Amino acid sequence: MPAPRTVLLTGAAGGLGTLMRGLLPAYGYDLRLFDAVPVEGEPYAITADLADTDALREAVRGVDAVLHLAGISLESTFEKILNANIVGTHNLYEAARAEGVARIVNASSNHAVGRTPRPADGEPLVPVATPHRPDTFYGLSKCFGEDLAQLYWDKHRMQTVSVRIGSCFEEPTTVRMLSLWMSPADGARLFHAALTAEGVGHTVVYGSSANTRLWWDLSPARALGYAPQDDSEPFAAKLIAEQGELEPDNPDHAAIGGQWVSSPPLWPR
Ligand code: NAI
Ligand code: 15L
Repeated sequence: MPAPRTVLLTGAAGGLGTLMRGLLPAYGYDLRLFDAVPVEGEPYAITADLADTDALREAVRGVDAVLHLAGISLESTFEKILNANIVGTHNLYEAARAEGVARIVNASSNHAVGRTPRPADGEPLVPVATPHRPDTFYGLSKCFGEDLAQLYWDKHRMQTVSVRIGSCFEEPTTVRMLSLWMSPADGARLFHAALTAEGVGHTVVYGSSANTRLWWDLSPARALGYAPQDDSEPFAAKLIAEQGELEPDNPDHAAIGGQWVSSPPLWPR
């Protein structure tokens, strides 16, 4: 497909949205911003909820692609997750289909496969084809998003790259994150690759930097043209000194989702 220029960024006021607002324009994108809350310093951003189907139709009209980050990003009640992440993502796909948008890059999460055991030293990396094993209602909603994307490719020929993001923050803050961390700069590299690669149909990739302690297979992301430049290892010594190594017998250390398996952080609203 021709390189997209105008991209709707949903979730533009959030943590990742704010990082991408800073980084993606350098790749030549003209970002249209959308969030349920106002985007600071951006008077032209669209302030609307994913429940507002009219606002979504207008928001996607004329864009080349969507980078869909909006939604509840932690665990919550099933009802709240249902409305924001499941119904909301369906509303976005319907609006994009009706307006002929060719591609969506969809923020999935490691928590779609959060109950998958993390590989021990020397064991094979977790492939993208591993079965869904959500650790939360939140992770379940990300499984739905991936399946929705597959349906819209099979039925409507709308392309999606679903990125199972690890932990995209300025720095890793836990020992677990040493394996899952995606630097913001690598995040922008991966989203750019996902927006521009040819022939993606519906492709699922893991989203992280090229971490020394990687748990999962980055080759599907690399096949899109993603060339990660960062590695969490420079943060390892300090985090391990503070928190200790991950222990094989600790259930909170045993799976990709880490502590989310037993006590996920809760959405504040
Ligand atoms: P965040 O919570 O900081 O931002 C989410 C944004 O979505 C917020 O600005 C919020 O106002 C907006 N939003 C929530 N519900 C909405 C609705 N119904 N309608 C319109 N806007 C709504 O989350 P963050 O960290 O920026 O994550 C962005 C996306 O990436 C989320 O979908 C999250 O699940 C996913 N993700 C993020 C990871 C990370 O490391 N930051 C890891 C894995 C997935
Ligand atoms: C996610 O899916 C969350 O949205 C993000 O806030 C992080 O907690 C991340 O996973 C993680 O697992 O570290």
